[in-house]
Amino acid sequence: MSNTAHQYKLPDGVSILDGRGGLSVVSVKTPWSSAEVYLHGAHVTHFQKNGEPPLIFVSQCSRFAEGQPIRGGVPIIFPWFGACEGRKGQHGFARNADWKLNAATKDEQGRVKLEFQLPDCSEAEAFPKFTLKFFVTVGEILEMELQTTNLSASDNLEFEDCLHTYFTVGDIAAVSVHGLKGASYLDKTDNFAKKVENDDAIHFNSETDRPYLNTTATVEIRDANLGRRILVEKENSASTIVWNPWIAKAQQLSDFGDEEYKQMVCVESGNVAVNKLVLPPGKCSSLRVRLKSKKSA
Ligand code: TA6
Repeated sequence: MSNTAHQYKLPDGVSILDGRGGLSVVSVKTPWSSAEVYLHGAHVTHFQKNGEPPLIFVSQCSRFAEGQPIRGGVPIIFPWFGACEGRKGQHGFARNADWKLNAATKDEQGRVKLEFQLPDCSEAEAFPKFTLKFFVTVGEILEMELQTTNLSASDNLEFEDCLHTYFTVGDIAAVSVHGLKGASYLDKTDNFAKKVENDDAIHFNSETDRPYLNTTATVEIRDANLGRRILVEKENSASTIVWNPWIAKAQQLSDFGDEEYKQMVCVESGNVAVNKLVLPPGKCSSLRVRLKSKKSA
């Protein structure tokens, strides 16, 4: 048992276990669902409603190691999305850090709320002083909140943030994504060309990598194969990124199975590119995402 287990008073249904790669994982059981969050990256790797297939996808080939991002789940992307001029690594440093569990509580309905915090780290020294907290509420739905506070007395904190959620689907060929009609996006498979979504539904038949900008809409993932619809609701998020690596990119990713592109789709909620945030001194900003699923009629 990892030593973290002895640091917290945990409510019934919550335990801290040695997970994959020996990394500590918070395991949660509620009357409606189960979930898992690794302290590494405060990374949600599992959410499943009783009687339904898992909602969250994690690659069978994922690494679970210090300094390596977990492939799948809900990577916390902060303080930059994608590549960043003069900065090392893609998608910031929060997902590779070992977060602290500040608290685990249960409300009167039986929902479990976990609070994680990013400890001070060397990579953060290049930014004005900030705190980054991540709240996960497990119940009939999965609620996540990424809370950034600018502790500087004088400097704005400029950052991008994103909850980069990987969803389990039965067969990507039978999946459609709805809610983005009319939104402009950057087509990363076409040299970041700026385009507008003209269709009611996005279907997948090749690599798809699209940050949709200036959109606060709820997105619905319709999975005909699993017979379910997933709602991705969000607050304080102006960007939605839709990604499926498809065949060639899947083969290039060493921590992703060649055929796994068929069983996942990313619908990511955040503030990226022109939607990046500028947080004044002393202010706080929270990105919230709620994931709901229901059987298709
Ligand atoms: O959100 C889509 C994306 O930016 C893709 O371009 C792809 O790189 C994906 O993120 C995964 O990034 P990662 O660094 O986790 O391999």
